[in-house]
Amino acid sequence: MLRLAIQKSGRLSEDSLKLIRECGISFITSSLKLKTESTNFPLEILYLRDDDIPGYVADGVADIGIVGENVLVEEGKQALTVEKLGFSKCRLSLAVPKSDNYKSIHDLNGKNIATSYPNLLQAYLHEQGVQAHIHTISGSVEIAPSIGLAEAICDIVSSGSTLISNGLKEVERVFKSEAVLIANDSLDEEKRRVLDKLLFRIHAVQRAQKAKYIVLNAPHESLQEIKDLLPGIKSPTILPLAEEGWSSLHSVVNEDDFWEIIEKIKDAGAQGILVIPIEKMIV
Ligand code: PRT
Ligand code: ZN
Repeated sequence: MLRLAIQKSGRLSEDSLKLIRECGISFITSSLKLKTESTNFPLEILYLRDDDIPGYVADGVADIGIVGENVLVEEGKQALTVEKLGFSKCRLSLAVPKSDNYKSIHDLNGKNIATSYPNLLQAYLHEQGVQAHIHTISGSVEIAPSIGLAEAICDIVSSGSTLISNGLKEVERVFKSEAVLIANDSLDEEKRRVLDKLLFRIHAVQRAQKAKYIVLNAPHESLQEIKDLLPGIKSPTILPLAEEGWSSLHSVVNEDDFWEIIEKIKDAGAQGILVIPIEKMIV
């Protein structure tokens, strides 16, 4: 049985649960529960505050966990990063009042900076050769300049709208973060085997998220050109249509170059292009 720690309620919770469910792992959730056991996979889920997850994993109370890299590095606990999960992407940034005539990081020498991430900020300032006074506060960091607590803040930014609505501007990016799967560094063989099974499923889900299945019809004279544009897993599948001189092509296209490929195959004569999401992809 492997124990997974996820955030009980917050920005990581929904996507963490979604990933586990997409891996075909079933469990019953209740907002009151602190732990639950899967009904079809040797996994137990603990619901915790995100700040506690690195420590629980490092101590072996949980075997694995899902947490933001910002919290993992800030907490400085001994845990292995097993996989980047691609959700809850954000950055830890320095921001100052919009009216500030900020020129460089050295403007922060001797200034007061409010943050909930003192360790990450200290490491960054040290690297930049800047000495500032760090005020650690646990929330509402963005109001610190307007109440006179600090001249700058260092906080998580995603869309940037919180900074704007508080009259602040982002001036330096301190740390880039996304959700990661972490593991205790001394799992026994049995737990390692379950983790490998889980990772196999996570990879299939991640690969599928990046890919689209496409089906199209093409006249025979365009077939070669279209075939060369389509990668497929090995190569595209080509099936003859009932109508003479036409074939149907099936292929898998990566999300990153999806539109470019669609435009090219359309120009090459493809018709009736269907794009279908892929649920799992095992190669
Ligand atoms: O209760 P618990 O301790 O478990 O949760 P929490 O309140 O400490 O964390 P939570 O749920 O807010 O965030 C969990 C994790 O989500 C963070 O550690 C980050 O890794 C990640 N994440 C992604 C974010 C954001 N995006 C985010 N936008 N965490 C916080 N924010 C906040 C930020 O602090 C600021 O107040 O959102 C505001 C900025 O958002 P924008 O879109 O206006 O820029
Ligand atoms: Zn937290």
